[in-house]
Amino acid sequence: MIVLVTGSTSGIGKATAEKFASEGYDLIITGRRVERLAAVQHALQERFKVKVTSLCFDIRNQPEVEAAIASLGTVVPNLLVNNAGLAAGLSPLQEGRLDHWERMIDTNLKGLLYMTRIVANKMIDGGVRGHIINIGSIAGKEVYANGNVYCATKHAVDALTRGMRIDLLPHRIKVTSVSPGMVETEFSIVRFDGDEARAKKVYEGMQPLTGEDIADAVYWAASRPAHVNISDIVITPTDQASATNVLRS
Ligand code: NDP
Ligand code: 8X3
Repeated sequence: MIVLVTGSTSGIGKATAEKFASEGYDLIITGRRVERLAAVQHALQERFKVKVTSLCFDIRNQPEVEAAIASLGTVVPNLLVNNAGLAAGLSPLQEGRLDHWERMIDTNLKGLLYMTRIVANKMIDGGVRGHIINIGSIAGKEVYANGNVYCATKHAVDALTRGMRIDLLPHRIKVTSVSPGMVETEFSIVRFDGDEARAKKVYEGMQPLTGEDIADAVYWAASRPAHVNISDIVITPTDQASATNVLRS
């Protein structure tokens, strides 16, 4: 069994790669930060004695996606975890930055589509009854103030998950989404363009989820019997009841 996790250089993707490696799966890990990718690859191989292939590319760049997956040759992933993604900015729509919008749409939406198309075709051509797990968000279920474009991309991931499940049915490829609430990763640092103090405040006085919590859910969904498909898992911290209802001490 081979698991391909996009965005495995930090946060949820890194924890997911670790979880599957700890269960003995071979991995294909991806990201843009080449040194981080090499460090994750080395650590997983040393610790868990599994085979780890790393592919360094920008998921927004379709020719790069194609070349990276072509480099796998006849290797077909059994599971694709579409995790790479980000939020950029938190502003009213009328004040939104175009470069933030482009980054979110190109990564969360177009990047996920590029990956899914090429890997799904590999599964189909290889006769693999595969599984695709999309990392959505509570922002794909609700809309909150200033979340506009990020929420739109995650609502699109929600719609695509449901569409993929229908289109891939004839090939018996399972499709699942895991939709987290607040998880403390590099997510908020990226959202606020590197402002670590502002990022820290997001989780002040409450206990957020960890990447490992989400990795557990991904692993659980992936390890159900062949005849069981998990459609969607929404997972929040106990301190969070909705996108905007958060209990802080
Ligand atoms: P991190 O910032 O910690 O990780 C994001 C990962 O995505 C990194 O490995 C990064 O790798 C990769 N990535 C980002 N842009 C690109 C790109 N253009 N090409 C290739 N890889 C890219 O955040 P999280 O782990 O929190 O985020 C993972 C997913 O979880 C995202 O889809 C996010 O929307 C979702 N999510 C996060 C929540 C949270 O509260 N943290 C809640 C709900 C959903 P690199 O920079 O090396 O390219
Ligand atoms: C990340 C969770 O609430 O910041 O998708 O949108 S939230």
